[in-house]
Order: sequence, then C-alpha cells, then structure tokens
Amino acid sequence: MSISSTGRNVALYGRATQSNLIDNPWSGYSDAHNAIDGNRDSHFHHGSCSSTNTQTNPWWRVDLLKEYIITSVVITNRGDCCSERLDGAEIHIGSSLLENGNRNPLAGVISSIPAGRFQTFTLTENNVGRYVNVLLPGEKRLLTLCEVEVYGYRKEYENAALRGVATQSSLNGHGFAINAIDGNRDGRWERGSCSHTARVSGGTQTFDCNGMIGRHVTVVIPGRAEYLSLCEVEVSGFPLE
Ligand SMILES: [Ca+2]
Ligand SMILES: [Ca+2]
Repeated sequence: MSISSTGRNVALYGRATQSNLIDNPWSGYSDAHNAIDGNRDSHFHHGSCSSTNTQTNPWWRVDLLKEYIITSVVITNRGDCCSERLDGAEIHIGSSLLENGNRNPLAGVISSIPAGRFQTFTLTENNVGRYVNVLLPGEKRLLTLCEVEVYGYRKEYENAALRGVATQSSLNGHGFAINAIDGNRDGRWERGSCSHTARVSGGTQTFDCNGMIGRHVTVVIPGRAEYLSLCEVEVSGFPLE
C-alpha cells in the first residue's frame, strides 16, 4: 500500500469506543482502544484486540476527531479463536452520531476474514466522515477487532502555499520571492506584495492540476531572457497525511 496515494492511518489519532465491554476475566484485554493501537497482533490474550460482550447488534466506533475523505479501511481479525464471529459485520462511515453512528452510510460488509488475517476494504465512493463504525447485526453476537486502520486525508482544501517557502532565480529590487506567497493578491508593484520585477499585468488565472501530488511548485519562463514577476501564487490542495 502506497502512503502517497492512500494517506496515513488516521485512526491512530482517533478515539475508540464500543457498545459494551466483555464481562469476564479477559475484560482487561478488551478495551475498544486496542483496535487502534497500531498493533495487528491477533492473539486475543496478548491484549491488542477489542471485545464486546455477547449481545444484540454489538458495535465499535472510532472518532477521527475531524472529517476525512476515507480511501480504505483495513480490519484484522482475531487469530487464536472464533474467526467466524466477525462474519457479516458492517462498516459505516459518516459524521452523524445518530444511533451512535451506526446509521451512517454503509461502506462495506465483512463476509469473512480468515483467522489472524487482515482485509483491506478499498472505498471507491466519496466516503467522507468523522466516524468509522463496525456494526455486527444480529442477536447473540460478540464483536472482536484486533486492529482497524483507516486511511484517508483531510477534506478541506487550503492554500498550501501559505505554509511554504519561496525562492527564485534572482532578485530585482524589493521583489522578494516570498511576496508571491504572502496571501495578498495586490498587483501594484509599489505596495510590496509582488516578486522580482515591476512588469505586472494584474490578471489572475487558475490552472487545474487534476489531483497532482507534489511538494514543489515551480513557475518558469523557458528558453529566453525574461523577467518573471508574480504577485501571488496560490496552491489549492490538501496534505497527504
Ligand atoms: Ca491492535
Ligand atoms: Ca502577494
């Protein structure tokens, strides 16, 4: 799995809870948070899996604290016992807490995951949400999850250039490179918000980059001796977290 195309496991920064906690000597091993501890260890007695009690419609939820566009969910099943218990579990993603988030749109269904294995659910729809729930519908069900990884990126576009660093091939007067990323579109050279030279047109043009991924944005006039003056360069995007 390429981090650059899927984002980071944002569940690691979230908070987990579940419908209840198993009521037996193993309860100390079964906290909801065990499913987002970054550990896929599937042996229940190693203490890195969550577990509810046997009940009707048990559920588990991670609150990502912010809304994300979620590209995939990776679920690790218990390895030492009872792998069939997870069969039929539903993955719900959304930003509502109605019925503890279990009414959010259905993003996938676990048909069966072999003992101790993980399964990746790649989400092709526009799955945006703050909450990821795993709901096990039915009576007398017990929900155990050894790890739930949620890959995605932040929803909001922002002008990423404002947090960047600018440089240029040379300097003319007070046309510092940083003037083109100061958040000010003012095109009047004398007001000190343009880079490099006084040759200013005043127009604004938007270029659609169609989802390109990158760290550097370069503006170049190729092949001839020329001045390059930029009053503002805004880069709309979101960080691949
Ligand atoms: Ca775990
Ligand atoms: Ca500017």
